[in-house]
Amino acid sequence: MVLQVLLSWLCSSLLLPAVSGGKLPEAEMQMEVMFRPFLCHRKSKYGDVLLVHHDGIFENGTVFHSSRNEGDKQPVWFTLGIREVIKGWDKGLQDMCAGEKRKLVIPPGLAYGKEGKGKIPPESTLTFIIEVVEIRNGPRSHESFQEMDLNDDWRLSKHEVKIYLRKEFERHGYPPNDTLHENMMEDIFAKEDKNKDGFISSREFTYKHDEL
Ligand SMILES: [Ca+2]
Ligand SMILES: [Ca+2]
Repeated sequence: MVLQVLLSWLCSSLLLPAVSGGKLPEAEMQMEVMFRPFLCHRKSKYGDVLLVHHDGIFENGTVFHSSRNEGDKQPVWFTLGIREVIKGWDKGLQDMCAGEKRKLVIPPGLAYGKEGKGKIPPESTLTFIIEVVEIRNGPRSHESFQEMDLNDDWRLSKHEVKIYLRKEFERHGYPPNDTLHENMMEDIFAKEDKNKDGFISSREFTYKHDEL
């Protein structure tokens, strides 16, 4: 998890073009709540990291993907609202509780568009059954920022970022590695400190949710 979060932070700008489909007029997506747990401590929002199981189904009823039955059969993590996944997911998986299950019927304009992708043919309307297993604060969430901003001055110093990296490594059972943390921190500042003032402001830190 920690590496995935850190990688998605470091590589967030690289992930963006991966799922952009062709331009089509945006048909409406259908969303149905199939199950919602009685207890709901928090609801998913943009910037959260979600762990989900999902089945993908073509219009003719053929299942083209099932996370429970394929590969390592594990649910997958992704960050909501940053186009890491198709638009239909970003739009349709907000305000979900852990344990909630939804059915999304997603038109091609919010999925893989005119071109399709891999085994998804062009112009496909896709149905997904998606169950949220877990919701965590994303690396770009307001909560993460506050956690990292130790002196509450609304900006992250290099020192604060390094302390955060070390804590995250320790929390997930990796040995701290000062050289690695130093390099990661320099990478992060090179990309994120847009105005090069030596601090990452909250504005520089949080995701920009364009087009959503
Ligand atoms: Ca600070
Ligand atoms: Ca800055």
